[in-house]
Amino acid sequence: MDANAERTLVIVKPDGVQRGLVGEILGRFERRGLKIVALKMMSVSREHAEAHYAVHKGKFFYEDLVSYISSSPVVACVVEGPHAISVVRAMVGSTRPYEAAAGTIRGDLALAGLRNLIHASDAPETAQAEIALWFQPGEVVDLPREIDRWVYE
Ligand code: FUP
Repeated sequence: MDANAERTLVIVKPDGVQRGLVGEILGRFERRGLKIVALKMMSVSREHAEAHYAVHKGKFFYEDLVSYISSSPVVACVVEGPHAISVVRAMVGSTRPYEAAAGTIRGDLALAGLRNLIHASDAPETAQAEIALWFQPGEVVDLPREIDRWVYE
């Protein structure tokens, strides 16, 4: 991993998978120059969903969040690159799709409610904890690329 690179956890949620938007969403990260260094499709158990959303436990929307993310398969990945955490959050857009700016994933591909297509870690500590929750260390690769000197320098 490059010296100033960060890793962040991205989940294409059930609405993104069901709507056939996995390629579109991950392609945006790839085109930006970010690297996908871990990737899997999986069904999410209730226990795993509760662990992922532990920070929201007790909030009125917690139950809906947990049952929703475990209702249909998701695609989880680790995205790496310079300032990856804030760059990915900016590409994702505001939580409520109708407030998300055009040009963002939610602003371009989602519209109403809180079926907002994607989750992305919001800070270095959460990124580290979420990556550890979703991936074994051996599932995350080092991916040096020839093109990196054109993208990163
Ligand atoms: P985001 O980081 O933009 O995905 O949003 P949050 O981490 O604040 O919220 C996580 C999820 O909680 C959102 F995807 C949707 C859900 N949520 C609600 O259902 N109601 C709310 O009022 C706020 C969030």
